[in-house]
Amino acid sequence: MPTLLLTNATLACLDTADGYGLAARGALLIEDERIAWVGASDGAPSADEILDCEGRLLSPGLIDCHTHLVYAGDRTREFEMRLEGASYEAIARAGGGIASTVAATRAASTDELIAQSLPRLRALIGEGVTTVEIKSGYGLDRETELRILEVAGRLGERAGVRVQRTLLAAHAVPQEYRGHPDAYIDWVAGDLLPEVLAAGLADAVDIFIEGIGFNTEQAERLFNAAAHLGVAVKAHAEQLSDQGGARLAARYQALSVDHLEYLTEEDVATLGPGGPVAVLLPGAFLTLGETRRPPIDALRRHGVPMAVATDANPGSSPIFSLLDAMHLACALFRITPAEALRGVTVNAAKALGLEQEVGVLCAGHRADLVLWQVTDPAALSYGLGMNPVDGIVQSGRWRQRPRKAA
Ligand code: DI6
Ligand code: FE
Repeated sequence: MPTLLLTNATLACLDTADGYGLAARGALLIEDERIAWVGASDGAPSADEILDCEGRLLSPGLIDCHTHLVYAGDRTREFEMRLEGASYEAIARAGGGIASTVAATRAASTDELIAQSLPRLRALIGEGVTTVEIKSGYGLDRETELRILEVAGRLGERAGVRVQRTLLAAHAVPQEYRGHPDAYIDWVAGDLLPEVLAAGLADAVDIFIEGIGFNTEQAERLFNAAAHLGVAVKAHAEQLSDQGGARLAARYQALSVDHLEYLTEEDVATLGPGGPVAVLLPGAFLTLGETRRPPIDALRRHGVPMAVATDANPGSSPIFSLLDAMHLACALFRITPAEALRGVTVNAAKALGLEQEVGVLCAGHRADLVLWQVTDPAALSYGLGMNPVDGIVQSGRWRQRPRKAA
């Protein structure tokens, strides 16, 4: 592979303890899928191809560390019902919500599932996303959960993007197990999870800890099985109520705890700087009309790394733009644009256990990069519906060449 040198860029390296890790007139050399060197443009090594970035911003490829984008059907009617007064929980309890997407997903063929999901992935990719996490959780039976994870892998190959897969069979109790959530969790922990891991179909396991989901005792059984099998855990925690899910997940060294609107100050202390990443999902907050915000100040005070993700799903977060999620996290949760960019790069990488591979601009990491039309990194969070992507490099190759490329 020919070497590629990008010169005269405003580098947002994200390799510092906070802020952007900015460097003006920076340069970066790509060799064989990886970043080989980062430094000043003056004195940069030579390369087969050289691109003058003319001062524009160069950042790591963005990482969406929490999506549920493989599913069939949509939930437009439910959106309408909520606006007519029904609550998300009431719809779920009446057999709508997640259960309706499960029915549509089970009924869809693999080709239909790919055809419906690929545009969602492409929407993310068009904004400079180079790594995407995709959860299962709309199958809730053996065949469909495996199929969703297989489809997620195939989508990544089709679109040429890095996909991390998470088993979220513990998303809801399927109708076959209605009234028997413990038996369902035992099946997920004892049968499905080992099979999924043996087939190499998942990198982590997740659970929805909530009044309408699973309790902490059930989560603990799943986490024990995961520990035994050596797979990392994640948790949807404290989204609609305080169940102590984040605290429990921290005890099991979870990669991330996600949502957190109802996280207490006391429980923030159990996370700490070296524990799980706090993943903020402002799309769900917006769609569900929530008013209680995650405890951002406490998370800052305790040095908990924060990520931002779309939570792309048909019910609570029909949002397929990570740049919009950054804006919403700033506007609704009052995080700074620097925190938002860290949240979709360095901290999102941590939330996936990929911090040695992606998320910062430094020698040795994968060459997943975005060249933007702007120079100020805050511009990435500034608007809704704005996409300032210019060029995209995935694993050392141009996915999208900059418009003014030499
Ligand atoms: N929390 C959420 O916000 C989504 N899943 C979850 O565990 C909702 C998924 C859906 O409504 O389809
Ligand atoms: Fe989610």
